Amino acid sequence: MKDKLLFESVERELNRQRSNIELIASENFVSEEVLELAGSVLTNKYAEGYPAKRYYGGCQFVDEVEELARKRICEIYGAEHANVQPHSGAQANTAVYLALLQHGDKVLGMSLADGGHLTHGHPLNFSGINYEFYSYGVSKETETIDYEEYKKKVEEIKPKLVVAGASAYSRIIDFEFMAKVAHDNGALFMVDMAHIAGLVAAGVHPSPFPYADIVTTTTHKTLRGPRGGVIMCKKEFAADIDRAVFPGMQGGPLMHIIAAKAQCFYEVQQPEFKEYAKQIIKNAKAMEKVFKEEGFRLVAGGTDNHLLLVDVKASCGISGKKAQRLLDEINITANKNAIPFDTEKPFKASGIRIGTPAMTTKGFKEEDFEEVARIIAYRLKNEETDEIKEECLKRVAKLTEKVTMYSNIKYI
Ligand code: DSN
Repeated sequence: MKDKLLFESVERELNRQRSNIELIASENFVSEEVLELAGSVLTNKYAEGYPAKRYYGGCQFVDEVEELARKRICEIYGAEHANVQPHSGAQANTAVYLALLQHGDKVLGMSLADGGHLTHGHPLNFSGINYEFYSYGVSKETETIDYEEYKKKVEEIKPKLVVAGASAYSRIIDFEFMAKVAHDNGALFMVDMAHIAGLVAAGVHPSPFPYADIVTTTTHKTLRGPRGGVIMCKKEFAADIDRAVFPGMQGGPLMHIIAAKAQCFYEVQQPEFKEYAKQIIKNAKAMEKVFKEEGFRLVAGGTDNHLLLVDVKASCGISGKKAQRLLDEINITANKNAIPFDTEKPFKASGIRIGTPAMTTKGFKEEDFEEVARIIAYRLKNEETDEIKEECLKRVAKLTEKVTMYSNIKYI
């Protein structure tokens, strides 16, 4: 028997996903096959352990599923070993630290304020609490990673581990240089490529794989799979990584999600995925062009990947928080985001982060994203009036009315 109250909430969220322009850079829309597997009977199965080494009976079929997921992701990236069990990116990173570090070891990661991630050493996160984290960041002039400062820090601090990767960084990361500096100074080099994993898989962003000892990712961003994490590593770290995930940090893996991950990796291996990833970048460049025409200041001067950081404080004299609300009201979803050297608190922030992966999945091309950028500029640069709001809502509806994704799904 359905809980009507609950199913109605889910139906409302489905309608929001259908009708809104989704610009959160870390979100995407999975295929109906991924959805089906994420809601499959595999949710019923306990499978602590790994294929052929489980602590429960009846695992022969979930073993097949996990083997497919591991094999496919290794093929995609040319990885030597993969663990597909982490429930999230944060848990993937936790497991890596558990495998490689002792409590109090020195680690160098990108500062959250400059575009890094909480698990790369924020003082309130387990990473910053359990390990002695230091941070590198971007230069004030270019707002791109200050590689010279990074090198100096690695040489001075001599960390045991260097963490590369970011959540709000719009330029290509020089993994080769960062790995060389880390290795020359006796550090292990880990890349958290969660945001760009799909771009790397399609060959439209340089791969960390020839250089990194360990690579973590989520599966739900540019990879367009279910919410979850993965760790890939060189063979020499495989046993330690597997032990850190189970029994170190997790119990039973989510086998329904691992099946959905395997389907996602199958989709990534199809030729269309490369076109999708190329289109993500073309679409981000189309937005960059319009924002520049509209006189907006873009952090780091623009984008090479799937996201843009717009300095709305400098461009329109409003906070990221207000910009997020103004966009929410016209059915455009983005998130406020701190920009480098931000003078506002993170909850207010001076920027908004805008990503193209989700609407590219829905079929938007350059001309659609140009119109989205024009609507955003029109809403944020003008007074907050009902007339402008109504006009923007009409323009958004015109863009989304042609989208057919999820039109066969219903919850009530
Ligand atoms: N919270 C994610 C993001 O929005 O980028 C990173 O894990």
